[in-house]
Amino acid sequence: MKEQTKAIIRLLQQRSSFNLVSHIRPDGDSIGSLLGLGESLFRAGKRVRLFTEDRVPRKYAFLKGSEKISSSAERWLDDAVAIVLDCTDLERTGEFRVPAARSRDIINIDHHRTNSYFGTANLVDASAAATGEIIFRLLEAAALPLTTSIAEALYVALATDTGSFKYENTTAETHRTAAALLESHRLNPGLLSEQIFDLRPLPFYLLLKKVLGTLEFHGGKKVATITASRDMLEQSGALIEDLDGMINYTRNIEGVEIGVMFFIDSPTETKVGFRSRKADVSVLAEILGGGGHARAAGCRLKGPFEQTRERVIEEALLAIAKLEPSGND
Ligand SMILES: [Mn+2]
Repeated sequence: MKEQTKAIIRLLQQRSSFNLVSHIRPDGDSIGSLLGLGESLFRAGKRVRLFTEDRVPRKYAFLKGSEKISSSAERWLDDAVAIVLDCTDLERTGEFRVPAARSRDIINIDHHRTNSYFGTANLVDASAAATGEIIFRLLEAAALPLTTSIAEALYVALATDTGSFKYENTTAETHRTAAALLESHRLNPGLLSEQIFDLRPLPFYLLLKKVLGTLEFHGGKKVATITASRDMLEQSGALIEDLDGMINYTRNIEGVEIGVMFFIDSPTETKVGFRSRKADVSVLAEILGGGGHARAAGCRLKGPFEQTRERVIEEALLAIAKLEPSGND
């Protein structure tokens, strides 16, 4: 076992109170990791508080203890160890960067390649498909409790960060971890998948209908765009979290190379998401002042929407032109 892991296990065993925090706009991995590690420490007799700046998305509300996740920094425990989950840097925690940075001990558990090792103890493994996968191994190594609800939370972390075990980050180890979790408490993967991937409230579908109604193609159907707005959310009764993943419809169209989703946040600001098949959209996003991964990136642009739209489509077409310098496939 690595020295850093041993040091973290010692902290978990010796200290009595912990503030666990994950990133803004929490996803399944952040919620599952918070709940999994949080309940395990609680069962081991520790004082534990769980935090994220934004509310828990509805689809994860069924997980036991999700109502205990707070966005109020007033609940932060003094003299506790801070455990930061699924964050490349402290900025990702939003307002919690302030109390977290003040903590004497900061445990950083993450799986992003770009992690800045901001902790006083760091457990970063870029080969792990999810932070939940690292936590499962940590619980085993530290002989910490694994109940049914902990196993469910960690399974959800794994299933969501791998897009239901479909993305490139899925490894044999991911499947072994999933199998160990399923076996530990006879979890029902069908029911869990239905909750996190399939069942959606009606407003989600009303919103989807509106957003897909804006589908457009450019550059010989190599670029597909969809557009959402605050008005559409309001008209359909949907929440901003209902937009998560909607961009994938663009990339999943046969022949489309770059998928773009616009979210008109205000008359003067638009959020832009990119997905791609071959193109490195992190470069495209960087040109526009944003960033991200090669196949999933984004940026935020000021100015009227029409202007933003034209600029983004122009840059996306240039990125495609660069992919095909010789005109051959
Ligand atoms: Mn993650």
